[in-house]
Amino acid sequence: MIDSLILQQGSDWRAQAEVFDEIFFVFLALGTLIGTIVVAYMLWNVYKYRDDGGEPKEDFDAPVVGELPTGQGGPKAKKLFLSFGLSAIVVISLVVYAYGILLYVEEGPDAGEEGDIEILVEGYQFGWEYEYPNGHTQTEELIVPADQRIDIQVTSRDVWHSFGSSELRIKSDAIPGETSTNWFSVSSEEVEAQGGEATYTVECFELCGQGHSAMKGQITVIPEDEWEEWYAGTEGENASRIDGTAVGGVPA
Ligand SMILES: [Cu+2]
Repeated sequence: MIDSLILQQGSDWRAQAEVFDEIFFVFLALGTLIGTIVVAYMLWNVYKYRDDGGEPKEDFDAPVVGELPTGQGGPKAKKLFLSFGLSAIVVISLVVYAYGILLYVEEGPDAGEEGDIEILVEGYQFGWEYEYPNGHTQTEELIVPADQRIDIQVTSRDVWHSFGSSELRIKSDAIPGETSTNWFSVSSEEVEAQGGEATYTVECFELCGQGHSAMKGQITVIPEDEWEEWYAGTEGENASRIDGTAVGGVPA
């Protein structure tokens, strides 16, 4: 696939947030450009063909309602084909581009040798519970390492919820008896930029009852070595980090 070649050069993964921001920018820029051209051309024609009170020229070929202006290969037909052709090129390019890039979002980057980390996310009225591969469970705060592909399997134990983080641009339905999958990845550069610990707010995006608006959580991303140390300590159901402090200020 073209998109995977472009997007996965080296080990530089692109976060979903980056991909969606790019799509947004491309569509906004193209929309603004084409919108400006179309409106300007329309205004110019409004001015050019305004009713100045004079008689129309003899060769004036007035358009007929319900008939395509064929013009027998004349200027009108050329304009028609040009505008159809250009529109088709723009629309088809956008479809191919957006579809390719969304395939990447769907499949996610290659987790490589280290593999990915699978987290089970279960929504309930009103909160989130996370289960790690070693069986350790935690509520409210999900602690994951940087530079790793994190796979989430989202479900619910009662009513419909939706697990998401606006900053990470991820959102997955949490439906009882069903599992939706998603992934995210935060680079160590980002974690460093946020002072050694990157935090992202988690919210419920499906109106699920009285406590819906308070159904918040947090994703905390810490450096890999730090995380491994913390994770090793969770074997005995110890949710706090090795140094005894809770991560991100949320009680463990
Ligand atoms: Cu909810």
